[in-house]
Amino acid sequence: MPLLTRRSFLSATAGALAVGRIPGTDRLVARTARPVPSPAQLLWQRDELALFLHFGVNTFTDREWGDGTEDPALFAPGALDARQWARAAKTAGFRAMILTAKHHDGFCLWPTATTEHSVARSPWRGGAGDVVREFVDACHAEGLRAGLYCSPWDRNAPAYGDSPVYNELYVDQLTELLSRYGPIHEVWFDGANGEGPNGKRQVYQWPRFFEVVRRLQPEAVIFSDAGPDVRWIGNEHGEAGDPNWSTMAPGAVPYPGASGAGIIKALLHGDPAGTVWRPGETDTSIRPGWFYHPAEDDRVRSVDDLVRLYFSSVGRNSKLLLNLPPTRSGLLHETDAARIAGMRAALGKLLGEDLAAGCAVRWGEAPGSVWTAEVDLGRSVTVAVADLREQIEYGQVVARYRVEGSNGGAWQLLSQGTTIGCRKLDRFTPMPVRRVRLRIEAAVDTPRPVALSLYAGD
Ligand code: FUL
Repeated sequence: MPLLTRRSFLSATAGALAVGRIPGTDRLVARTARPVPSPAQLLWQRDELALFLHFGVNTFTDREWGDGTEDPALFAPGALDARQWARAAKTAGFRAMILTAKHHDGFCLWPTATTEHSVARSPWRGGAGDVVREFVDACHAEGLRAGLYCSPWDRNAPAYGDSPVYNELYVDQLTELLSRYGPIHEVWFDGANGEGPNGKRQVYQWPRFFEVVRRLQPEAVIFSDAGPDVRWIGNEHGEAGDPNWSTMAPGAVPYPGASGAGIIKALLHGDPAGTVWRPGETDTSIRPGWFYHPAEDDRVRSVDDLVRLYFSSVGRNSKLLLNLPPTRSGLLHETDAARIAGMRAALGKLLGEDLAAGCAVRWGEAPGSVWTAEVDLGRSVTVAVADLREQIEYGQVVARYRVEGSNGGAWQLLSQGTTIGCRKLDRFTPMPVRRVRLRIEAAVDTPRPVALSLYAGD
């Protein structure tokens, strides 16, 4: 779909599917039908922050990818306390947590009937423990949404590579995880795919896996490179694309783990002409590795870095899934917990007082451009951050904008960008202004009023 200016919009939408009102005016114009989020996708994105927890035998072997030969007796966290994870998350403003119920090594953190390679064969809680249960209960006790990651790639399962047999086993594992523990909000699939002991590559039955989730947890969002509800953002260093559309062509990434030219670009940027709503999730770790390694204790991201991360993920129409790996004792490391608390405090300071709160915003069309939102702050104040939000429950449409300020004289550029979506945060050189305006220069459909907040940024 070509980007629209106001003029081309009016001719391009002749014969379109619905009618809308140009906000702030009496004029009715055709509004094209665009993808919109489901209630679960809206909740998911508005949570903004989720904590990822990589925990399992790798925690005890100091590895990132176990090979499946690990002795379950290795799993012996002396002081595991999932409430400590949940409290740290909640205190830092996170609203959800996702646990690796099983990673590529195949060790199951719950007592499964599908394999003996689980916590039931470990000394932890005398073999009667269930990390998934403690995790989900802790989430719910602290008012957080719970998510699970059960790796399809399993380097322990003898049936891996014997495709129909392993698919059956994997469906049984999903069934246990999604029927025993109450509401699960996000089911996280990665596309890692190897060969089994028979030397054959496992062929996953993705549609069937997704159907199991839909049937057992209809309110859950399904994450993978290929969606269907949430897509991977295309890198693991914490940077959403710019632009970042929440819409996608359904077949742009044909299956989780697909590679090839164009896939990463599609994941990073989405597609303004896409026919499905599939927002991007930005996953990254607070340390170099996903699992806990003592040697990385002094390589934890700084508070400043975490704030930057928030701007390059949440502030670019994405959601941040930040990994904090529990240690061998089964607790979050105090440095990691302190850093996310520090991030929360820093963001509270940076985005604490909205200088535009309570000021009337004038929304309408302006000559030569498309739509504008203008606010008079009533006095001259220094601004350094603009916070923009589209009403994404009606879809995402803004393709290019500028934010300008005036302190009585000519309008000066404060920031400019491409997409806005759920939330766009721009930091710029602090500038004293009395009036601020947002100019939407290109959109793929009639924009609805965009919410505009302004902060002093210190
Ligand atoms: C990847 C895995 O291979 C990594 O170990 C990690 O779990 C990351 C989040 O996903 O696919």
